[in-house]
Amino acid sequence: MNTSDFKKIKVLMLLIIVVSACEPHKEPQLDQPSYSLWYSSAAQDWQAEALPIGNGHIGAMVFGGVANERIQFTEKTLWSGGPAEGSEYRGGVREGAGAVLPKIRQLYAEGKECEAQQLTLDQFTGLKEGFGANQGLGDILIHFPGHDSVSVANYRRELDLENGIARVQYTKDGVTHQREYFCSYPDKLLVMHFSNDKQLQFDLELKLSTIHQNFQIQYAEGSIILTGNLQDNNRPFAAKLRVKASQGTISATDSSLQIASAEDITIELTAATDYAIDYPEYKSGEVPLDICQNTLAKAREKNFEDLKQAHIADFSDIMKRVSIKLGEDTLQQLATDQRLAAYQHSRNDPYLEGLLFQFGRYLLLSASRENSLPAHLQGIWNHSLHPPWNADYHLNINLQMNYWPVEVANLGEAYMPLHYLAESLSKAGRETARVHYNTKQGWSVNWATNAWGFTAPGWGEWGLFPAANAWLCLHLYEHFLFTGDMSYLKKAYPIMKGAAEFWLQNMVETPEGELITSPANSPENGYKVDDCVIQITNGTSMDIQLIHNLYSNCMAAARLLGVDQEMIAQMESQLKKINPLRIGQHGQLQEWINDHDRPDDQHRHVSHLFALHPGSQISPIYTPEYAEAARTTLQHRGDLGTGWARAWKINFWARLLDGNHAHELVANHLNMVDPSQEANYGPGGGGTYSNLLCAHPPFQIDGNLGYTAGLCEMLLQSHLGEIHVLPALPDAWASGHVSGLKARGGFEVDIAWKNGTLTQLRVKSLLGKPLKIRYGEVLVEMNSDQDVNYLFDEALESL
Ligand code: FUC
Repeated sequence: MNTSDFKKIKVLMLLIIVVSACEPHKEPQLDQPSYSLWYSSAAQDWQAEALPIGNGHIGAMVFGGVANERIQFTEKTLWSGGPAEGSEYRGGVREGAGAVLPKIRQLYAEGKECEAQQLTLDQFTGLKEGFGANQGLGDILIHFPGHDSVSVANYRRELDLENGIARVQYTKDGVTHQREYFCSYPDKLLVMHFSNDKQLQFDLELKLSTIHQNFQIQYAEGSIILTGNLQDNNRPFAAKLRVKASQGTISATDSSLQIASAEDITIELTAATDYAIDYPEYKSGEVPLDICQNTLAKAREKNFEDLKQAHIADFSDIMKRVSIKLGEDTLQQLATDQRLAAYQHSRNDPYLEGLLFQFGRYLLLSASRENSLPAHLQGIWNHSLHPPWNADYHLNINLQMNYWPVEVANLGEAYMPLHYLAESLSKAGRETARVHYNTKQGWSVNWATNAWGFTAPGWGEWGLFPAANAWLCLHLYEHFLFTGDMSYLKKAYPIMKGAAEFWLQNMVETPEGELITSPANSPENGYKVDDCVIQITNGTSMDIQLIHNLYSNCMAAARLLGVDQEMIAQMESQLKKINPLRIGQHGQLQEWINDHDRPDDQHRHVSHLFALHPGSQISPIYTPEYAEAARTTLQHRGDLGTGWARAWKINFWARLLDGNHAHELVANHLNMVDPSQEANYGPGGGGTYSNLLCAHPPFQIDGNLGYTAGLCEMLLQSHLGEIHVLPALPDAWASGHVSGLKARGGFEVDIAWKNGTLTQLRVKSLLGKPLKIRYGEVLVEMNSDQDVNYLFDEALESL
């Protein structure tokens, strides 16, 4: 750079200072890209092409066929298994398991791991019977006579993420036909609307079908009622569909509704079960068809526009809180599937990367709302009686990953279902604590759970993971950290306390005086000793890290609430005897208490890096030695994996403050996966389908939500008591902005950057807490006032 360049920069800086001095607090207007997925043909494949809509209760997949439309739908609480007449189901607990626990622990203490593992598998694991599965419900099948894909032009199928509306549009003989689909949370309805721009009258035929065996479908004028019972537990379900047609006539046959000569048609569907998250019966006592009738009665007087406006007001208000722009949209002409195909070569399309970010927010908001179960392995979408992994709640990464973005991506309305699940598990899990662990206080849950309070260890090598209680509790405390809501903390604390009580009585002391867990599994990995593959062992780093996290949060919560002095002292004293972080012979972070790690191990779980993310014990700034060991571990594990594993690695690299490496994982996450790919646990399989759902493969939603969380971690971190701005900005996102992200302590943050450098930061203080901000080498600390916006420049100087 020559002297005249320097002068130019100085003059420019002066100008900027003058401008900002003249117009203090004036924020530049940032454009807010709107994000949609779009396609030029109808979907054929459910998991890889259909477009998901949902309201936390009902989930549907829109195919968009021209002549024959299919809307597959389900209701989230439809679950087989669980307590039922004649069933022995007791949440998986195995009577007598507690009697072998001392022997198992003894064998591990003697180093007889293979024998101990066998005994655990034979006599300690839980019982599979009654675990059940989340269930799909049925299909709405619509036939449009005279319409077929050959005679129509300008076909477009799209999903508008901001408004939560799927659309199909095409022209036929100069008339533009439009269909809109959404699931309304305010009205609890799946709503469909069919119209055209010339008010041309049209006909359609409508049928309902179900994948269940015990059912009745009644077609009446203007409505269809589906009622039935699940085969194995006899639990009732119902769905009711209502048609509102302007002009036209509606008639019913035994197997369909015929709508003739209508100008526009609205179809509303609702569905219900008698489920309640209420241990031990999990029953609301309500009749599902009554629930459906009431829901429809409330919306009787509303027309399509009323329903649509209420839905948009609810959905887009939440979606619009966060806006993101990671670069220019230079490929607008490409449909989403073509764009993803193009990405396979470029590995750089900031718009597509931002689209996938907002899609993750869209999916969580559609899958998780008040008064229902949390988002499961497929969110809320399911078309099967036997979905992969039961579409259940795996607790050794998957459910937690689903909720990683909930606070930071400003989706508070999606959180409570996770709390209710944890609360019900804290009751059900007392049985597992008592029967398997001989523990009178506290609760435990293991690798996976269902809608029916399954808390026992699972039935395989991977099934034992009692520290899942601690991992769930992290989310409860995080909700408090983000919101500062003391009344919520009061509700959450008994659940956290119960988990801590369990561990206070279940740590085992080694001859060296260290407290470890026994038996234990580092999700779902193992090592070989002689000819024996050991997966169930003792002393896994992840367990200890989780317990460290649980105790720390529980102590903080108890202090804030001014309760449980004695228990705080017990936790404090146990914390002195645990060792969550060990560096092994290869310079890696150790996965187990003994140094079994192999540099060529590319296992998808990287559980022992919990302390880096989502935990906060390891950081390049405060514990560089451990951060270096974590980096070595990640290098060993490689940059591939299943869908969710790739997503987790974005978060890890972001926490290591390595934006370019995190972006490598962003690109690997966008690996386009063919729908025909079989289930794959290996490193090569994971990625994204053309409808942008995450491919484990098969479809599993955790990767979508972990991806969104990962992008947040690249742009903003707040887990170390400071707001770290642009901690891992990759070169690929040279200029851009993000607004509306949340930070712990009660802050809302907008960040704009240019040529890789912060240009403006706005922090809104929601609670009036002290504020600490880091950008690069600069750290500022100040007090803040509630509801005040603070503006900073690139040097973190106040504007
Ligand atoms: C865990 C993972 C698998 C899969 C399953 C649902 O067991 O190890 O990869 O995601 O959950």
